[in-house]
Amino acid sequence: MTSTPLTSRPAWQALQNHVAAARERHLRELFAADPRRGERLALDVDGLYFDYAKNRVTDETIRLLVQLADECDLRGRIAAMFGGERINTTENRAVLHVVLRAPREATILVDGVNVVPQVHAVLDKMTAFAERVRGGAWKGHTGRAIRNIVNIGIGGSDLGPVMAFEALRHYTNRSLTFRFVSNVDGTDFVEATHDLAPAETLFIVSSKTFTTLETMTNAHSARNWLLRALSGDVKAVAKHFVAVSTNAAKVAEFGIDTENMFEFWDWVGGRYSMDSAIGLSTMLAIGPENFRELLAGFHAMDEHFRTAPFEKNMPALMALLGVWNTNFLGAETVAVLPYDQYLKRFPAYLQQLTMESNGKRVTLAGAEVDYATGQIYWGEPGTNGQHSFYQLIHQGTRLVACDFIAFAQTLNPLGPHHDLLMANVIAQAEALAFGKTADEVRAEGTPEWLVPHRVFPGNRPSNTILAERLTPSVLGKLIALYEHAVFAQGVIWNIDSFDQWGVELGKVLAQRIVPELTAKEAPVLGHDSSTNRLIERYRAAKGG
Ligand code: G6Q
Repeated sequence: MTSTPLTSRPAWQALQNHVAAARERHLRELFAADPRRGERLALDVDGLYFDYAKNRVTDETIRLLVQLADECDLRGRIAAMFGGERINTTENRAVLHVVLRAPREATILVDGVNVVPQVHAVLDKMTAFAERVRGGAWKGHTGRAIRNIVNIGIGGSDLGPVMAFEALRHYTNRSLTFRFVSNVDGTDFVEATHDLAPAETLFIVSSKTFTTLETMTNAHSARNWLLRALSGDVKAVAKHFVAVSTNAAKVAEFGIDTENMFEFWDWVGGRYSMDSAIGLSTMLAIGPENFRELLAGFHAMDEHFRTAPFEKNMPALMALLGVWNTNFLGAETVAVLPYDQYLKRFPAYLQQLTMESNGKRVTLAGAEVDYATGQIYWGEPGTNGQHSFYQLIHQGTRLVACDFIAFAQTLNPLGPHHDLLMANVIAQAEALAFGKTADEVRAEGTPEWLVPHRVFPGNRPSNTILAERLTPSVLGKLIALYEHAVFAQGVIWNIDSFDQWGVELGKVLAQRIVPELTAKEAPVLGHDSSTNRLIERYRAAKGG
């Protein structure tokens, strides 16, 4: 595949010429020059409001960024994704998470087969199962109803379910207890289950491959934990374990009845799978109807992304602003700052979605890139972050782009809390953009020696995403917004956003080291001197 290198594209070069002037202009000037900027540089998609006016862009910047998207054939790449082409070239796979939320009557072909009916068959099976568990009809081995649900999975089979459970906790069935076990550190399993009654506990083993070390280790520990309590009767496994996987053979080998397996497909990437059967825990928690509302939200954003012109396309614009901030203004990180306690795991979820997707250093054709890719995503809910790391964002030497996320209506009205929360998110974006000049600081009577310490340079870019209320549908739109922004950035950077070869090496090396830690006799070690010493020290200190 030959294509013009990104940095040789006319729009890229024009942006490079354009950035010098842009660097000189402060957001204060941009707002002063255009009193309607805040109204103009904003979009509303189905109630999700995206204010990007506090980015260091002019109309010309946006025009050039859109031109860049056109030159990189973003339109064609979107069509290729939605059309089921194998755009994940290094794994030779289609990338079709959009099918997971397509309406029943849609047609989307993979290798000539319409896959929408398969998706809806699994959704129907999940619905029937969720209704039985939620209604108490599904009984455990001793005849007691299920009261506890433990999802065992890691990475894409964990972060989405955990995030969605927390985000939609308001809508959950409070008579069920949900836990999530991911880490191979036994503490995770032990703490998640220590207060649960095995006879009332259902495990969902969520693993696309059903071979992942952490998940299978936890699943076996769960099996032992259950059987120890239920007098070792292996028939109990069928009542207390279900699986979400693409690998029926491995599921059966574990002892789970494949009748109780919920399927998904290799065209769903792990980090794009929370709305597949991997979302079974989510459906059990919020109920099938809310789950379908979540899917409808995803779908609304999918359709917007697929059809809207780029200058009015929320995921495309978000992606292009990210490219501008990273490649032209030098912002290496994005702080995701949800002003909603329910979204406390959203930054962790986005870390995987964004960094596992776009943390790549070679192009689709395998050539090393000569530009930055993959922004670093991190964050915490506001207002908590304000009392910790915001200092660096306001007054440090680095440029940090921020995504503020807020909701006009709280799900938990409590006196003055929500107005205070909202005042803070609006104020933070304002403070970051406009700052406070030395003259303003002096005018407050600040002694001269203290003035530099109290100056806020401002000119810090941010997006603000505002929705009326955190509903399942709004969450779906929000996640799809980031999913598509990640893809659009990957298209600009000409990388494969859907593989993850970078997680392989550590896994392989760990497998090699396991026997060196467990062998009775001291093994002959052939690593470097640091690794050898760490292994020896561990063996000497581990006891038992
Ligand atoms: C996600 C990654 C990765 C994956 C986990 C779990 O895109 O591929 O995070 O989800 O390694 O894999 P399994 O679901 O196969 O256990």
